[in-house]
Amino acid sequence: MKKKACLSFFFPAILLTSLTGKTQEATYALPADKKATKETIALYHNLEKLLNDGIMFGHQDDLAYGVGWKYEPGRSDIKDVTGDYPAVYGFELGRLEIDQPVNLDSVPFDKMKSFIRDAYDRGGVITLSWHLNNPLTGKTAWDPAAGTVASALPGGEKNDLYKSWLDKVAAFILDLKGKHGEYIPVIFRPFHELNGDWFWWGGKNCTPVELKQLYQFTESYLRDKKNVHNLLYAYNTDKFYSKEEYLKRYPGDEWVDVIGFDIYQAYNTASNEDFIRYSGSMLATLDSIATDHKKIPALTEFGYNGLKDSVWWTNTFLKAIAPYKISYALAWRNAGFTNADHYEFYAPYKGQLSAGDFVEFYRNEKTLFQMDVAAKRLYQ
Ligand code: BMA
Repeated sequence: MKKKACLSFFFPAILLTSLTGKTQEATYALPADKKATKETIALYHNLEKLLNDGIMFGHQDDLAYGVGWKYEPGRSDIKDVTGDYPAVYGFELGRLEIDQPVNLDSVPFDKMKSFIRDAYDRGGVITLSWHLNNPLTGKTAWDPAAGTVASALPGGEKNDLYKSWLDKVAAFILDLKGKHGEYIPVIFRPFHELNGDWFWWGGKNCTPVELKQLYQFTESYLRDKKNVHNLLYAYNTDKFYSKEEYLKRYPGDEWVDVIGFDIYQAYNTASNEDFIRYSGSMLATLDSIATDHKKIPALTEFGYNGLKDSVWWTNTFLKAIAPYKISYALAWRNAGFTNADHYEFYAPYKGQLSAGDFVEFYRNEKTLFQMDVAAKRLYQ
C-alpha cells in the first residue's frame, strides 16, 4: 500500500472534504445507459469522485504479455517494476467480428476474458477498444474506403453485416461476469481517434453526421437490442486544437460517459517540452468540456515508444498531466522487440532505462495504481 493511499483511512471523510475544499460526492446523474447495472452505475459515480484523488495509470494488454514474455500467469511489466498492477487495463476486440480466436495483436479472446475477470476481481477498471475491420471492403480498420460508414448504417448495404459484428461484441461483453454472476462493467471505446484520417470511421472518410449516426446506432443496438447494460461509453479523438474541433463529431451528451483523446510523443510532438505544451492545452480544453457536459475526462491512450529518456515519467509525463483532472491515462501496449531497431513499448519493463523513474512516478501522490483503487471499491 502506498503512503498516499492511507490518508483516507486515517482522516474521517468530513475532514478530508474540508481539507481539500472539494466535495467527494458524485454529482453526475446516470450514465448514458439508463438501465446500466448497479455495478456500472457505481463505477460511473466512483470515476467522477476519483477525479479529486488522482489519475489512474492504465496499460493496454498488461496481463497478456510484456517485453520478452507472453502469457505468464499473474505477470505484468508494471508489476515487475513497481510491485503493483495498473489501475486500468485496456484490451482490444479487433477480429472478434470475423470469428478469429485471437485478436489483431494475437491475444486469444478466451485468455482475454480471464484477464478481464482477474483485473475486475482485483478491483481494477477495464476498457475495451475495437480496431474493427472495414465492413465494406473486408480489409482492416486502416482501410479508409469512401462510403464505409454510410454502408454500415441502417439502409446501407453492410448494415446487416455490421449488426452481426455487434452481435459478437455483445456476446463477448455479456460473457464477462464476476464471482457473483454480476456483469463486469467496461468502458467501451469504439471509433477511437475519430478526427484522424487513418481509420475508415475517421476524419474526412465520413461526414460528422455519419459518424454521429454510427456511434448512436452502435450504442442503441448494443443497449436496446442486445440488452448489454454493463458499458460506459467513451468518445475519443486524436490530437485537436479547439473545443469546436473536439465536439465536431460528438454524438451528444446522452450517448457519452467518458471523453478523451490519444497522444503519442513520437508522432504528435517533437520534444518533451512540446509534449507538455500540447497535451497541456488539450487537457485544459478537455477539462473545460468535461465540466460543461458533465463527463469523465481521460487520456485514453498515450505513449513515448521506446522510452529513451530515463526521467520521462516524472520530468515530462507527470508535468504534462498533473495540473489537470483526468480519470485515467492508458499507456499503449508493450509488444516488445522484433529486432534492436524495431520495437514497440510504452511502459517500462524490469531493467528498462526509465524503470527507476517510473517507480518515482508510481510513488507520486497524484498517480493511482491497483492497490489505491482496490481500496476505493469502485463497483460499490
Ligand atoms: C497500434 C499498434 C499496432 C496494433 C494496433 C492495435 O497502435 O500498437 O501494433 O496492432 O495498435 O492494437
